[in-house]
Amino acid sequence: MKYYHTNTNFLWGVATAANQVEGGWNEDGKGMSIADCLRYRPQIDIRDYKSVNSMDSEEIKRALRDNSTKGWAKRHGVDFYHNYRDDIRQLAETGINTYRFSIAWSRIFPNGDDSKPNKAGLDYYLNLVKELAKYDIEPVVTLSHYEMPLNLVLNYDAWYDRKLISFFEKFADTVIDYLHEYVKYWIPINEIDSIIRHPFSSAGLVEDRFQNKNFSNVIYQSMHHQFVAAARVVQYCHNNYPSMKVGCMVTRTMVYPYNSDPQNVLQASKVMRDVYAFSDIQVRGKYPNFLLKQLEEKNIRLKMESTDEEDLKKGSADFVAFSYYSSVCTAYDVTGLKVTKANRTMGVYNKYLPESDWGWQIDPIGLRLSLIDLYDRYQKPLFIVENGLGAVDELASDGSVHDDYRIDYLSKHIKQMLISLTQDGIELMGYCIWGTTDMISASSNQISKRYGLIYVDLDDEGNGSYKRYKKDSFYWYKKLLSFGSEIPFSFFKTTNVSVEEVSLKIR
Ligand code: BGP
Repeated sequence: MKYYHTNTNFLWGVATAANQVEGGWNEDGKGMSIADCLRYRPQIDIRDYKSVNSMDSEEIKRALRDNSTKGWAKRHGVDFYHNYRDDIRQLAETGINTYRFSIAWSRIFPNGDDSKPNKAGLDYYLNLVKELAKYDIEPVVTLSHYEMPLNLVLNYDAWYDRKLISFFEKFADTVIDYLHEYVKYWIPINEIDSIIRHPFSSAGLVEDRFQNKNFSNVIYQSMHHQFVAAARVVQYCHNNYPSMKVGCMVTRTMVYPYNSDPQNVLQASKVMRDVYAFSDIQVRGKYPNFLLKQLEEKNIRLKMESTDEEDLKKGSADFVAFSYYSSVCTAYDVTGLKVTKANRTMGVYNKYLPESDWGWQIDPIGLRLSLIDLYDRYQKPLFIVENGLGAVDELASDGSVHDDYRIDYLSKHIKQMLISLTQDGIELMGYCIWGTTDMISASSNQISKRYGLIYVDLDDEGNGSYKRYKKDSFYWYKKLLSFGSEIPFSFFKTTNVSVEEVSLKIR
């Protein structure tokens, strides 16, 4: 019998984000966050990711006027805030040894500029990590995952304001001190590269609040502030808790040239470099020349303080974490080419690959290529902190959910990861499935785009019992983890139904 092998301390887990699961949006002293201003807008075509992610002051006023949760999916989430003990108990049954979650900044500093932290918020997360410790589950904590106190948008210029660096530092240091006995792994900012694609959820930037400024300049200046803030978190951990490990986190969408036309190969290299710049800065501790050249060409001058370069250098990340869901193609000239969606980005359709219910192209080998690329580029430990399939699931009358397509997706990606571990000489800390229970989608604010191993009885209008039901993928993952660090090849042989056979089920 042949086996794949992992290290015995390999981290197998699941991942979530506070704004997508917690709910309890205004409980126990929590302030309003930018995520509480996001709602599912069925009239907007979910393929048009720019419109889906657009935000303006009118929409924020609307959110401020409405104190209910109806339609504001991230205000109720899947009520993890009240169900966390039971959800963790269930998830622990799979045999996971790690759990990635994020901290709601506005639960700790309701306005972001508060002098004192909200103790109830700190205690909630302390209880959460104590609960994980009961099952020997290692927490991986993200400090900023697509939310921040709304007050920092309304009364400051969000991340465009340099004050955000010290507000974020205070938030981060407070949480790190409070949870240091239980948390070793930290990620300051989720998918830090996404500020370019969706500046509101990543940095609280609303274009119509910067009327007399070049918004591209606003975005890049905010990006710089996030880099400095993240680098200071790395230093804080290294200086105060030397055993802690702090990672950078980027969105990894594999981008291939549409064909072997050198123009298209060059285009693909350019697109990949644009994302690499974000991990280059956080791993190598300085801006790559190609980005500085681009900023020059765009006539964007970043305001930097004398200590910034030193901070970036000293703030080099210990590991490179990334999310991986799909891949796209790109071409020098896309006229007449079929476009496709990916994780909050667009690309050219790849005829060799199937696509998910939401049009994301499914490419397990792209995960292996990502591991090779990132390890060759940085020689730092890698961590797959998100991988999963957003799909329409059906709850059967007996309470079962037959999500073979998700098992097939996970099986094929995990197999490529294990092959890479075996053959490509990479260092890999762990793998987290995106989705514990189902949760509210980051991009479309829908629950019906389900990722979880556990189904939650809730619809896109917020109706439902919130009852949890284990899916077939829950038992599949449990079986996989039961093998420990020696996983038989045969386990990946077949699943009942492949993703290719799944027909499009959304509207
Ligand atoms: C990643 C985000 C997650 C998550 C995931 C799936 O980019 O870090 O927060 O939501 O994408 O995307 P979605 O929820 O939009 O389907």
